[in-house]
Amino acid sequence: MHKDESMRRTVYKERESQSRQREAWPTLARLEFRPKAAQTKTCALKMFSNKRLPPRDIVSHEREGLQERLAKRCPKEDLLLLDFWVSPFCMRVKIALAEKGLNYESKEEDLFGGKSELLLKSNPVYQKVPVLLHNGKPLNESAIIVGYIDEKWPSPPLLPACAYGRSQARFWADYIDKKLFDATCTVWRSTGEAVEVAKKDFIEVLKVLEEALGEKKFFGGKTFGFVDIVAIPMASWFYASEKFGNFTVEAECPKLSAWIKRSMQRESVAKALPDPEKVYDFVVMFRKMQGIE
Ligand code: GS8
Repeated sequence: MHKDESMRRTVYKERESQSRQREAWPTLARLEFRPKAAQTKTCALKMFSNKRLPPRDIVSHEREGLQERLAKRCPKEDLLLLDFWVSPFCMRVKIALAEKGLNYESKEEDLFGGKSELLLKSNPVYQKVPVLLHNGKPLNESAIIVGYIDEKWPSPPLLPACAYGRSQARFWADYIDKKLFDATCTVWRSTGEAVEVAKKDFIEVLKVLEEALGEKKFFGGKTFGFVDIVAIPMASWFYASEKFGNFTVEAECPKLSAWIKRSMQRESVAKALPDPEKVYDFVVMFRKMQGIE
């Protein structure tokens, strides 16, 4: 079996058995869930899932050794995000990092005034944000970064455990990348009769997504995951499109709208997404810059 697949299954198995373990070995459970950096927690989960847990007395006896080993396995991660507050692509990375409980530093780029040397050096091909520097190594392209975060810190998992499920998630992420942001921006970028056409196209894209969501709570099922992270940042731009297009997403796609509200209740999302009014102000300013009347 592929190593990543085996790791994912291990994490899933571990989650299922956590409550049983808690009852059996309360000391261990406290250790496992103590408020520490998430990467340490992940390592703890991995370690415990590899073998049967030792009896309680042995664990308390070895506790110091265990913590030292965890510290060695999980050196402090250095995470720096080259960011731009209104970019839905940067929001994806922020949500994924928050979902994993990872601390990071963020450096706001001046995309209009002049990009930093670090950005140009870290993303020489596209010269775009987001860039995530992990221990100095640059990662580019938001969906790829989210996938990397999920592989590197597997708990809680964002992508499904099975290969087919992962391929489906990537299909929808790809659809969102190709269609959604462009469709929403075309509404506020358009003028005159073109607005109606843009609005119709945007609503069509939304309806395809609504169909994919179906009756599920989140795109992956019961838990918030990869596709939700890829899609939800775009919602912070919907208000601007609604204002310029004179319609509401809620009236057109009520189920998708309910998913937006549900996702917004997550702390990771609420903290990463800017106020839609501010995005609207940004759009107004951007339209002026582009000479759109
Ligand atoms: C898109 C990043 C992007 O467009 C991803 O990371 O998923 N496919 C990429 N970034 C924009 C800001 S948000 O619109 C950007 O950095 N633009 C600067 C530029 O184009 O020079």
